[in-house]
Amino acid sequence: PVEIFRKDYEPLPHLVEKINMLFSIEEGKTIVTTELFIEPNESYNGKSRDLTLDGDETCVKLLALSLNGKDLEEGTDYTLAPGKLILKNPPAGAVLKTVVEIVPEDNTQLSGLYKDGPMYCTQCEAMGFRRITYYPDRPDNMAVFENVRLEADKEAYPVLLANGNMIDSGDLGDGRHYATWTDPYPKPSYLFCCVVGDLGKIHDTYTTMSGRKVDLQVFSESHNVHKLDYAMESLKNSMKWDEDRFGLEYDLDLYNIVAVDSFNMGAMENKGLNVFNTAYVLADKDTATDSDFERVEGVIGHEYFHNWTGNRVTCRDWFQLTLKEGLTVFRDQEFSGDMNSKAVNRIENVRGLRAGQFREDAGPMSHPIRPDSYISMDNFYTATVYSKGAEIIRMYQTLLSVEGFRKGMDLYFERHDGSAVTCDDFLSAMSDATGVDLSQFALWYSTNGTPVVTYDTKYEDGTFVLTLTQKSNSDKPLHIPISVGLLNKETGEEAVATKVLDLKEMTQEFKFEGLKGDVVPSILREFSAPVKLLPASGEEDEEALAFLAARDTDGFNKWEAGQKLFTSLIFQAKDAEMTDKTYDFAKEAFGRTLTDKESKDYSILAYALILPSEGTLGELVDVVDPIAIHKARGAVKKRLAREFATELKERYDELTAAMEGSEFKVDAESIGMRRLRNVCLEYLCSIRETPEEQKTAAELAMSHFKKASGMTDKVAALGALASMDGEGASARDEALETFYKDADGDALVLNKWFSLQAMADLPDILDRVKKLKEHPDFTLKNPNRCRSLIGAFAMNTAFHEESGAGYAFLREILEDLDQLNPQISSRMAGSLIQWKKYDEKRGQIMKAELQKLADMKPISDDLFEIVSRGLK
Ligand code: DPP
Ligand code: ZN
Repeated sequence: PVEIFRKDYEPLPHLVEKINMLFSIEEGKTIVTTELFIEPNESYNGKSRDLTLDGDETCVKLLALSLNGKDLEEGTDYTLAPGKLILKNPPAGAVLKTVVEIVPEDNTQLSGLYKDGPMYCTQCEAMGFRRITYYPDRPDNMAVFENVRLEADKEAYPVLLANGNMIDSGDLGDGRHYATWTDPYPKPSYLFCCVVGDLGKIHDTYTTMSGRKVDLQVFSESHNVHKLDYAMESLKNSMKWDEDRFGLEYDLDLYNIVAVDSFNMGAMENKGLNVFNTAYVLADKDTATDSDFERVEGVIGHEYFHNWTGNRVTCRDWFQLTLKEGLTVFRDQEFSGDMNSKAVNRIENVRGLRAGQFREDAGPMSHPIRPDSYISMDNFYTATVYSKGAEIIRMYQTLLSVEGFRKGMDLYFERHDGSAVTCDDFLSAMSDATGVDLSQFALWYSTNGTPVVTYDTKYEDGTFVLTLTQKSNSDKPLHIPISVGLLNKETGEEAVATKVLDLKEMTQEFKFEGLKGDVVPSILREFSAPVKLLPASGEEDEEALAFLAARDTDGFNKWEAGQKLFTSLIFQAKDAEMTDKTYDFAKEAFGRTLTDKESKDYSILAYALILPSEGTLGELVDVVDPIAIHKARGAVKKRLAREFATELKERYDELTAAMEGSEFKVDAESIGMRRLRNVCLEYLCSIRETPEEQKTAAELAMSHFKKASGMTDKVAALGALASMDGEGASARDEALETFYKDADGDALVLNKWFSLQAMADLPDILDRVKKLKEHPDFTLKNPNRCRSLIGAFAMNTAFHEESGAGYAFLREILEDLDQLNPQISSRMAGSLIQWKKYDEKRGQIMKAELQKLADMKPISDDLFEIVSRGLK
């Protein structure tokens, strides 16, 4: 395996400026013929005159090669090396013709052209195009794909799609047909796409702000066409939102989306032809949960927004990935916030960041949002590049204001439309457009790890002094925006409204004068920077937390204060016993939320009742004992459930009554009501010590299951039932069976059936998972299915069961999976590389399993990179 470094970037000596392609697809064999129009690259100033084309020879068989009509000789005119074809000194205006053979039917890596059910489709990011043909497969070669012609059997594959617009189609005789597509916008090869299949579709139109009519089509296998409406609605909303917020308009006459069952990632923003994992595009009330709906909206938006941030302006090299991903995640978060609730959205995103990115950044895969090296780029589609990247973009907006940020975006497009650029170019545009010096802010791009900010406070005679101190992996201080508001301690009124403090020194004092009395500070409002905020004393002021949990005017910090109280309580439960003082504060916050009848913000209430996740809790300690954390969290949950059993049931019944008879809707209020009711259900079902209680819990969950108005309630009920034992066991088995039958083979519903069982809290969970692995519906070949069982199990506390059997089980699976699909095997190995975070005994077993993987032959570059980083 070869490590590639960011500092070694060099422009290409020649560029392919235009390309024509012909795909002749037959069962078991596809012939790809290309013509590359090559010109010298003016910005190249190195010595080489040769042109290197990337090609994966394990996938692509070269059949013919000619230059300007003349056949080329290996050795004289070109050389072949692993992964490369080096063409000697092509003249200006050269036309290189290649003919290769590929076998999409055998492509289990799902990178390049592959077959999935009734369709052929492509996935080229990051480096899949070289598995289709020989080409300079890097983002700084932007070419016009002028003619892409697809030929296939007409009856089996009636739909022929590629990027851009269709310019010709017809019959070929012999039962075959063709279509030719053209894309006027130059693009890198990772944005190429074609789809050939037997598909159904829905159609709609959108009129852009300048009055152009765009055809919108969403395709899927015919039996899923009725689940495409929400995606279409979300697409139209995205198009409108980008016009309103950023003045960005769609640029082609056609926008196609295709849903594919087997897909490594969530979705792919190919120009004019997005390909989506079915899990992020199909949704109806009977098969998708509210969270699924939210994700569909978010991902549809995300891929659409890439048309400008990613496609029109792309990355110079893959180290710049966050240039398009961080920015586009930020854009999709803003979109979702505007479509639903900003505060709910912020809470959900920060929960995700803490459980995923903070964890990644504290382990062996820690890297800056702009990494310095990689072996396999696929391993760097990470929470850090995406979610922390989005936080960095959010900080620009916090520092520059919404208007300033917009000016920066406008200048970015003015300067760079149609080119492949770097993160530095983005920063310069932001800085030049606003006149703000961002040189210190640039450190965020090169600093890994989660910075810690500690605070100290002092109040005297109307003056409040806040001292902030930062610590990070950078020797120089980072520029960190800290949003702060002050609340009067007596009245609870806002004494100082939210203000952004520029923390630019290692330690800095901020003075607030002229106050009418002592205050409680609300720091890091809206989570204004991706840092850990801690009191300098090391001790949380629980009284202040209780105060903020009750009165903070910042929705995010109000939630955060409650979470901190719960966190203290859970750690007390883990180490010894809950203290009355902390318990009373937590109880008060819990009770107030539960009985809050004023607020219609049901989602906010629900999140305020949910305890911090085990992952988030694990991030707060140096050595993780997962079973102890699980037990402690469970103990707090049960205690609160018993304390508030009556109120929980009252609230549950009230919500049931309020929702009864009303039409099923997926709007913020309905989602919130279901969410809150399901949180009540979860607490109520946690009371199951005695056989009597087990019966009560099972009855409640079973009636919830049977009366479920849609998949959200069904999943909530089954989630509770799946962990039931004793008197609840028969209800559990009955519900699982019913759920399976009702699924009627629906792939996404079956994924839920697998994962709910894999996540259950039962003593014999590993045996159950092993049995499920042998289930006829299970396959390692479909990434969603694989994640739904194996990935879900790796999140279960039972994965960490003391004997290490869970770790060995995962390792065995990875051994098989790596032969099929390295992108997925390396992803899943992420659960083993965190061994240093665990107690000595567990850590050593995990490490030994990692070592076994490292010794495996052959091993993919993807898995090798993760495993060897893990062993370091
Ligand atoms: N670029 C895709 C995304 O939208 C992933 N390949 O995140
Ligand atoms: Zn993206």
